[in-house]
Amino acid sequence: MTVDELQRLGNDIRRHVLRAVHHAGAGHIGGVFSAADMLAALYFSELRIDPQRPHLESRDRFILSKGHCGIGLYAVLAMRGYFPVDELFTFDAIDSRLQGHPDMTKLPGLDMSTGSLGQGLSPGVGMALGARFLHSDFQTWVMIGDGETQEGQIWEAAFTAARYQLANLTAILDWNHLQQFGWPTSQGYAGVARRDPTESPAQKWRAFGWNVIECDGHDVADFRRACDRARRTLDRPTLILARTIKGKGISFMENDYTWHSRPISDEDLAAALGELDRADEPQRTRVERS
Ligand SMILES: Cc1ncc(C[n+]2csc(CCOP(=O)(O)OP(=O)(O)O)c2C)c(N)n1
Repeated sequence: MTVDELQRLGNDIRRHVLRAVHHAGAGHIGGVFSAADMLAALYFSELRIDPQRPHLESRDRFILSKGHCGIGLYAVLAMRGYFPVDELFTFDAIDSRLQGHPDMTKLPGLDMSTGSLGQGLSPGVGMALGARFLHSDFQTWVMIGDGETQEGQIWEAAFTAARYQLANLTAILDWNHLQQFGWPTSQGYAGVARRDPTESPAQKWRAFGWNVIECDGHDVADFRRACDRARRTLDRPTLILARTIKGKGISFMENDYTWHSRPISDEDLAAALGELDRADEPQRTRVERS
């Protein structure tokens, strides 16, 4: 699959998410859109998976530790053929398999239930250790949020992974510089600034013994190179530090934490879908020509 095609799939994830959240009247958007291009690259290029055999023991494992972005994962799983795309319209409905946060007991293709932030890297450590015990070469990938790294359990898992030299474990840090809330001014309030959830993540993860690779999380080619380098690192776990933009792709959502989670009006849906179509136009033309 070409970079242009993958880039377009990232926007297809965004389209599905916009429609599903609009239909449900609730849902997370900003952090899904910062992750969308990486989710497309992972599921259509990097992960060794077979949607027909979701429980295959040798499959790569993927954990969306920032589970509030589950609708993005559902979208890419549906696009990849794990379940019908139409089911995305059941998002967040009672009895749906697509709850606000991923439930691995309900939906094929989910390797872990998540939603309580901070908890996804620990099972990733367990899976990577499991691969070692089983003499299996599957890789474990865990996506975490920068706000999420304020949780202590992340650092317990990071410490353990480095201690066991889990080179088959890769964490992807969606470094979008925003979490759920912010302060109205960049100076913060009463001396407390909360604009950026974490400072110097590269230094911190290196200090914990990880290999750190920085990349642009919206440049699929750059992200794929980072994944490749992670796979070729054989002595330590890797953190892919992906520079991203919360709300990426929609002008009025980018870098605005109020789009972390909220309903979408009919007008905003139409405007957002229009922006995505215009953004895809040059790529579509290139793909059709090639
Ligand atoms: C333990 C826990 N505390 C609080 C929340 C509520 N919550 C959901 S998303 C979020 C902010 C997450 O920020 P970040 O990790 O940066 O995610 P992103 O910006 O990528 O969406 C919070 C506080 C939660 N899900 N779990």
